[in-house]
Amino acid sequence: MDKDQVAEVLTNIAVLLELKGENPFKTRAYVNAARTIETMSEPLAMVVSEQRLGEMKGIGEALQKKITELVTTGGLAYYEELKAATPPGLVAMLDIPGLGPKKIKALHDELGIETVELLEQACKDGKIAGLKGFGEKTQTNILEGIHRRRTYASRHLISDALPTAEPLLEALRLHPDVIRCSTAGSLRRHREVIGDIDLLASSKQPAEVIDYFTHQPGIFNVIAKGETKASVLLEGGIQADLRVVSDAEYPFALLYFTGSKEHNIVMRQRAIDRDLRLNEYGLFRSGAETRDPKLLVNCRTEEEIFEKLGLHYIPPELREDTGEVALAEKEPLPRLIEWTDLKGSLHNHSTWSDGHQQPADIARAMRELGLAYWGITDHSKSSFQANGLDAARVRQQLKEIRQINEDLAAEGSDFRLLTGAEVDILKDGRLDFEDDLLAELDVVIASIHQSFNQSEEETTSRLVGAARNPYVHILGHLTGRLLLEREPYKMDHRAVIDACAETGTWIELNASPLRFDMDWRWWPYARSKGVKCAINCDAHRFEHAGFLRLGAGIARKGWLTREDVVNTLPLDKLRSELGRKRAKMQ
Ligand code: DGT
Ligand code: CA
Ligand code: CA
Ligand code: ZN
Repeated sequence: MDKDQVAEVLTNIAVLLELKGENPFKTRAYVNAARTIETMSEPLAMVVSEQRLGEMKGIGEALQKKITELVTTGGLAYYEELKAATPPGLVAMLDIPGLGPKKIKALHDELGIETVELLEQACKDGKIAGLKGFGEKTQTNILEGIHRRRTYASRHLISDALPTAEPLLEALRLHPDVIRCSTAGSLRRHREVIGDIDLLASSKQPAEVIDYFTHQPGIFNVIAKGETKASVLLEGGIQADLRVVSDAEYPFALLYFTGSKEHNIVMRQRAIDRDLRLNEYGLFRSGAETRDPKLLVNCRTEEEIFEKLGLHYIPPELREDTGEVALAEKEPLPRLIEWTDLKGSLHNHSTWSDGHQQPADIARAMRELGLAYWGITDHSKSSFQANGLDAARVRQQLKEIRQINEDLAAEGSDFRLLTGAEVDILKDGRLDFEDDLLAELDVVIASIHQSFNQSEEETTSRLVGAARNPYVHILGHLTGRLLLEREPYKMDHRAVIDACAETGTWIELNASPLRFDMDWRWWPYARSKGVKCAINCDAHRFEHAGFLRLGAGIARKGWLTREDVVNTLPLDKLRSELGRKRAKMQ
């Protein structure tokens, strides 16, 4: 063990002792020793072998023994015992900002809290605020810290991972030794939540590419670095893996590292059934595992690999083992929606409720983006925390939007704002506005923003009831989930989708990267029932228009085509579709 590693063990021992409630002098001895070792000018191994540790400041006999054991054996029995005797949850709590060993020990002693989950619950139940030395503010901070830690530590929103990966990919693309490169893994499959970023490149000089990669800006530290692969931790807390392969291997590696693992297993089996072997190195004419280039079936691209396996091409978004391989054997897969097919978003907010821009400015900005229309659907009065509108204010807003549209027409523009509301589905299933008001609006979204804790039956019947209202066009963010933050409320997807099919109600794919709600896994069922999708930004700022692109990616995961999505329609067609349910149900 080198100096830094020894110092780290000593520091950890100090923390464990503090968690145990040991005498502070003992704890401090370890902290001091760690500092002495870290700042030592001579090589530690030499000092140990010459038995000169005792000459160093603050290192007594007991510590000398322990440091010697660490340096000579690479381990320390005392440290292992101490770790084994400490509940791992207590150690995990150290990662929560604002929680030190003393506070954690107090939580353990007073409330028996041994895990982060129990701590979270205790905060939610308000049990922490009353403890001596804690208080309301600390309780709030702990709860926030737990959420943040979860996001940072393990999984990341695609909206965080994508902009992090793009400059890295761009850097690779610019390197003269890189022949081809791509993202792979869950990011290429456009999953809503990403574990780590996978990158793949082909080159004749892999070591140089690896070295260049590990020196990119934005890298916090290099976790591992070899001749052909590297793992780095990026400043935002996301890990990125790069693999560099030969250009001949590239398509096979790309297929393999794009996954999903489950999809790979099906593909591999398909190869075996044809007396072939598929792995990350190639597709081989062989009955056994191999990477012998003489047996290689030449493929320049992923498309060719699918072809050689008797399959139509499968886009990365569909590689989730939900029947894509079986279908690709029979017929070309549906032509999935492209984000450029989208002509506007139907669910958005303005300064009238909790948005950040005014309708006139929104109209200008969205028109400039080349969109054809934009719905302004502010909150209804029960969403008071979001400054929801009452009927009178809605009617005022209608006037303002009509004026904006008249001005647009006068300028010769075809762009239009659509009037609307995101009306709350109340606790008892009623809507927050009367039908006569809803009937005046171009677009009506009905969403749940309160009473998340009802039973599955109650919530389902609220949603089904909203679908049965003739003036409701769209059910908004169906499950209320916030990715990596809030679980969805309990509801019966099948029953709600069936009700939408029956009434001609559309379902939103909320394109906010925190939501992506309804989940992509349910769209094939909705599609099979003929239920249409609206990909909505739920924009509260101009920049949220960019969510259209992310939302389209998720729609692709849901097997949706342009025909399945209503906001691919030009304005006149959209208007007539908006009139359809009302006409049918009256
Ligand atoms: P993530 O990072 O958790 O969001 O998900 P992925 O899918 O990016 O998974 P990752 O980064 O562990 O590995 C990238 C791809 O490599 C994965 O999608 C499929 C492939 N792969 C990794 N391990 C295995 C394995 O044990 N078997 C097979 N068949 N494929 C694997
Ligand atoms: Ca990954
Ligand atoms: Ca990975
Ligand atoms: Zn909402």
